[in-house]
Amino acid sequence: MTDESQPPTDNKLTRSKQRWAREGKFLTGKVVRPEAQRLPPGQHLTRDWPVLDLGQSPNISRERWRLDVYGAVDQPIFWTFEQFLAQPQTQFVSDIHCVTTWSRYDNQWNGLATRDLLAACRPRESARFVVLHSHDGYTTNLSLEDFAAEDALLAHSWSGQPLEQEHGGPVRLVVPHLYFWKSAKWLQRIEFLNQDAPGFWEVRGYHNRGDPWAEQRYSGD
Ligand SMILES: Nc1nc2c(c(=O)[nH]1)N[C@H]1C(S)=C(S)[C@@H](COP(=O)(O)O)O[C@H]1N2
Ligand SMILES: [Mo]
Repeated sequence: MTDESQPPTDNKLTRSKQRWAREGKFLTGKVVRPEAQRLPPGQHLTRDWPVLDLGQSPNISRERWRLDVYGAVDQPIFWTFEQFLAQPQTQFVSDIHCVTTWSRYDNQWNGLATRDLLAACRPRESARFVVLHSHDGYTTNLSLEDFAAEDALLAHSWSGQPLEQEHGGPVRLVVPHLYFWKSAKWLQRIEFLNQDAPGFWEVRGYHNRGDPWAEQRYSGD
């Protein structure tokens, strides 16, 4: 006789489901919001994808690209693109909200979830902020919580294709719940800090956090 009071914990389906839970399978990365509230205040929808940056558009091949993760972390990282690709891969679909008032729905991204990056570099207890440094000299700052958002990732692909240079390839950050200036293109270095360090636009009048739902566009807002 089998003991029917014990749930089956060692059958194949249970083991698969446990593995899926560990791997986050079926996570879409989509924040559920009623359709009527999907567009943040003051935004309009666009179907194309505008290019916005400082005008440098650095040309970094995947072969030359490196990712340097340093500062208040227990495990500094220096990855080639190949090593970066060997990390857990995630696919998220999310909306873009640019401070210049355009929004673009349903962007499909592939890459490394920031949560998996955090698991690899292990920020110290003291770490509170993250600064992204890009190949065009651009910087932007985030709190560790915003960086760790469940739908944030270091993206190498968009719509199933390698991220184009003009949109920040080989690798850009994507933080869907904040205005798009926080999503650094041509990512080069990720620095963990105990204190905040406002980035390029943040010292030029943009809001330090940039929540589109609260219309945190400029620092006086
Ligand atoms: N490295 C870098 N990242 C950047 C910028 C930049 O000038 N340099 N501009 C930011 C701004 S203001 C916006 S709106 C988005 C634009 O991204 P896109 O050109 O892919 O639309 O990138 C953000 N990330
Ligand atoms: Mo922007």
